[in-house]
Amino acid sequence: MHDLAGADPELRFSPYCWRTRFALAHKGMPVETIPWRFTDKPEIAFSGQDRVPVIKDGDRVVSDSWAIAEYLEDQCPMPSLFGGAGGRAHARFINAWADSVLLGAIAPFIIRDLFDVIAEKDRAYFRQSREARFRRTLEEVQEGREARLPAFREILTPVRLTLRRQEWLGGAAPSYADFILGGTLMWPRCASRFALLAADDPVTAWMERLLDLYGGLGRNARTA
Ligand SMILES: N[C@@H](CCC(=O)N[C@@H](CS)C(=O)NCC(=O)O)C(=O)O
Repeated sequence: MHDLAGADPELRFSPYCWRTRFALAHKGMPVETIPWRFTDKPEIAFSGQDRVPVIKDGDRVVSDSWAIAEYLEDQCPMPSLFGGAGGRAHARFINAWADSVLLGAIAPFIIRDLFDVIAEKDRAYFRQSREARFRRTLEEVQEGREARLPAFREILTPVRLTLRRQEWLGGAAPSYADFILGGTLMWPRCASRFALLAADDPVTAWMERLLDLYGGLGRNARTA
């Protein structure tokens, strides 16, 4: 699996790659990860696109974290990531929510911190492409983040309400929905020291449980 890495090759912070790492661990599938940098596009050209995660399983190549989750589930149905067709359909909604709402809400809190941890060779590309997207400098985007925290935390209200009734988004056991949210939250956890979640937030308690799964896969991950 090609996995986004920082200047430190052990620092893995991609919200999409983490979804795949948790999914593979859930399936009990061993994986060799290859550190990849934003400007290493030629190294994944074999996948026909330019983003990670990309997995190679024998001679099968799959890119896109959602497509990889479906591939893993179809190849190896148990233990299940989705818990059936209904669970797969609902997880698709969580994936769309994480990509369209959550990632965009987190980015302004950590975008300048990301610049500090990425490989030197990626910095010009990262600054230019992200500043074009935000139409502001990385510094301007991240500025004043403490004041923006309450509004950010509101976004997670549906998660809190759900966790009042069940231990995991998947119900009694974690499912791919948990890995989508948890993978997304590994992004700020690994790339930044800024605490997005309050210590007494039920989402923090849920994340702590997730970090301990699979021998502490998330807990033991390198952080900035
Ligand atoms: N929809 C894709 C998105 C993958 C993606 O955007 N990956 C980022 C790393 S977090 C990437 O490769 N970015 C390359 C770039 O920005 O040039 C997925 O779910 O895997």
